[in-house]
Parts: sequence; C-alpha cells; structure tokens
Amino acid sequence: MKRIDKKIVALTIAGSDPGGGAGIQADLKTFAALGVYGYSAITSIIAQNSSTVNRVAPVEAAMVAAQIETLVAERRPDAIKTGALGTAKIVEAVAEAISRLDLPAPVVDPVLISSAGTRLLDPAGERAMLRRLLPLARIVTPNLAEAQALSGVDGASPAAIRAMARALGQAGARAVLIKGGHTDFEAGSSTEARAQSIDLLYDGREFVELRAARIPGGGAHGLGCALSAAIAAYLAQGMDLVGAVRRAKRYVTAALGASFKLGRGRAVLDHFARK
Ligand code: PXL
Repeated sequence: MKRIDKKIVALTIAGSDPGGGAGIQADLKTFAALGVYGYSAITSIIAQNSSTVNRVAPVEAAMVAAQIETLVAERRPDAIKTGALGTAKIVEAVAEAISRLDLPAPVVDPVLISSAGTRLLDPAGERAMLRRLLPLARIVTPNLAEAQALSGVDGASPAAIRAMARALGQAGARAVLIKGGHTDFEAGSSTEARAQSIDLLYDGREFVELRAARIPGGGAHGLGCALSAAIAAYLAQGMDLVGAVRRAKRYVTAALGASFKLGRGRAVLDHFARK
C-alpha cells in the first residue's frame, strides 16, 4: 500500500455513492491509492447501489460552498475535481467559490446521467456548467453522450468527436478529454478499432489519441469518477497535464482489469489493484 504524502491534498466536489463504486467514495479511494490526501465536499446524497439509483437529494448550494470554504480555510488543495453537481445553483456556487478563493483550475467530470439512467445534473445545470464551470476548467472529461449534449454536435465519427472537443475548448475548457469507452462502433469499423478504447485529448491546439486495450465486460460503475480523480491526484503531485492523463488512464485500466461484481449490477473497480 502506498503511504499518503501528507504534503499533497486533492479536493473532490461530487455526489455520494453509498455503494462506494462512484462519486465521493470512489474519488477518495483513488486519491488514497495514488498517495494523495483527500478532501471532499458533498453535493448530493444519492440512494443507490451498483444497479439502481432510488433517490437523489441535492445539498443546499450554500452548504456546498460552506464545505469548500471551511476546507480551504485550513489548507488550500493542490488540485480539484468536480463530479455530479446536481443543480444549476450548486454549479454556480462551486464556480463562484473556485474563483473567489483563487483555487486551482478543476478537473471537471461533467456527470450528466448515471449509468443507471438517472439525471445527476438538471438541464439548467448543464447550461450553468457550460457558462460558469467550463471557463474555469483545467480539463473537462466527458464521455461521448456528455460531449454530444454539451457541445450540441451529433454523431460519433472521428471528425464529429474532434468537433465536440473544439466546441468544448471554445466554451472555455483549457483541455478536453473525450472518453472512448462508451463508443458505439459504426458498421464497418475495423476489428482493431473495436479492440481498443481510444480517448481523444485536445489541449486547444493539438489532438492526442490515447489507446488502451479494451477490457471486455462492459466497463464498470464509477470508471469516469476514478479517471478524473486520478488526473487530479497526478496534477496535485505536479505532473503536467498530458502525463497526468496518461498515468490516470493506466491507473483505471488496472482497476478495471481487477473489477468484480457485488450484486447483479455493474462491476465495481478495485481501486487498489495497482501494486
Ligand atoms: O459515474 C458517474 C457518477 C458520478 N457520481 C456519482 C454517481 C455516478 C454514477 O452513478 O453515482 C455520485
């Protein structure tokens, strides 16, 4: 087990998954696995397990801001990630707190809909994310459906995905990572393309394709949470963005390779698989 570096702190601002697979709980496990101390501000309490979301209760926006302020009064985090934010008011409170307290540019995981199909951010929240949070983001990490929804660009061809990345860059994100794990392949795509999970990273100038062997089994609950938390952990350690994204992808690939089922739902990650 990696010892925690007491000098490095990452903050997650996200929803609670009492099942431990996604959200705050997944983020804290990821931070711990990578040796970073974790701060957490909870945005919504979600009654869910790996297959079902039963009930969502957003926390009052002022209470989200108060959690962030209270933590920052003690220690400024070295990196931040945001996950499920719930409502437009919470998105605005988080963006306002990050600006006012002059906090590090966040890794924004624009969680819109849970894998179980429940909305984790309302439509007004989507607009607030585009207007208020993306302009602050160090990087935004949508899956294909989130990239389509936020950019307004349809399709799933390589050209369409690049257009989505450019649009999110124009919305203000300094970098964009569009995750390939959910890709529905078009008829005729090569076996080689299907055998890989290809993420597209755009830094406002260049595109970098990040390839990993696709792990069969339909992914896992909380994969995106672990990826964005790992990017934040590596940024907290001082790594450059492309290095942080590459290392984070390696981390989640190992966690997914060791994933397992708790019940009838989706697999959960072994956040501590790596060493
Ligand atoms: O993986 C997206 C996600 C993020 N945050 C929370 C979640 C989920 C998916 O279920 O529950 C709290």
